[in-house]
Amino acid sequence: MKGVLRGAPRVVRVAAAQMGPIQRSDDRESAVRRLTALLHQAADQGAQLVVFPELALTTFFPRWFVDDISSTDHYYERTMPSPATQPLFDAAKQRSIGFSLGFAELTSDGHRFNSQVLVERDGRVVATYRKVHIPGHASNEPNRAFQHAERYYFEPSDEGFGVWNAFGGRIGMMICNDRRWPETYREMGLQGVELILCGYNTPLNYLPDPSQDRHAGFHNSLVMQAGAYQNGTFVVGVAKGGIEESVDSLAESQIIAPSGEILAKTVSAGDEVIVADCDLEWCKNYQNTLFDLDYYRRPEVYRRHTSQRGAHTRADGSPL
Ligand code: CDV
Repeated sequence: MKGVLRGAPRVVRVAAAQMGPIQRSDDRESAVRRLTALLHQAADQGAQLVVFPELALTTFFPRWFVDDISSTDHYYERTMPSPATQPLFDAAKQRSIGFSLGFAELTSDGHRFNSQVLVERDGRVVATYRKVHIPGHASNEPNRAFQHAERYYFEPSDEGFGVWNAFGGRIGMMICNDRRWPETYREMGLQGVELILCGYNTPLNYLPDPSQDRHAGFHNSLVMQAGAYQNGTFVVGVAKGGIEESVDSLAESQIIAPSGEILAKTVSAGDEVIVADCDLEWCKNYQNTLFDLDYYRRPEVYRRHTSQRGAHTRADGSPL
């Protein structure tokens, strides 16, 4: 085991910029104005990086099903920055603050992804992450109170989970449902991630099993705190919360330390900025001790992780 071996502090002041709802009638320009106001609040508090939610430019359109998907093209960005988001990029560069931003991406060859861009303090695009775990359903389910047709509107990315050198550390990204899967964090943990950025839209009514509704906040913290601790990384989870087109969504944006502790958490379900000083050297306390992956992991006995998708049992129900 390596041991703690902390170097000089590498503090990144990180802001989580939660958004309240974006209604269907709200145009992109008004969303960008709100994002820019949040960015200035974060910069005023000395943040070097501000994290925005998933699909932060429009209402959460997968809650409606349409037969002709091309009639929803206006919800997608064809470039990033796009003309409507350029003012946000300009403000960020002028204030020397980086950001991550969730958006719907329509590629020039017709692919649709749920994406998140990471931008450095000098305005340079570091990376674009495309959501891997796509929840919900792919066809119309008219008996639902509202749809969650993400599997119709977005294809799952095969690019996996990257980790990039930026902000003086190792930065990873994930989007909403990705945060519930331990594989997400471990894929980044195996690349030495130190700070994971995640936007989310989580309806408070989980229609396939309403017994889970009262646990929405607990499950949100549970998975991100566990993922942070088990990989010795900071995790920033940022909501678009509140009541959007009659659907109430979880807020509870939070910044989590490698210890699994919550350093800052929002108190409202509206537009709100929280900040925390994240010393990336703290990751070493976990990555070089209990979770020294190279020293303690046993990949040779984990082969089902990549060779098998669902749970397999014998006909009598006993494990294989
Ligand atoms: N946008 C999401 O990915 N939402 C899912 C909901 C459908 C459960 C989530 O995991 O929060």
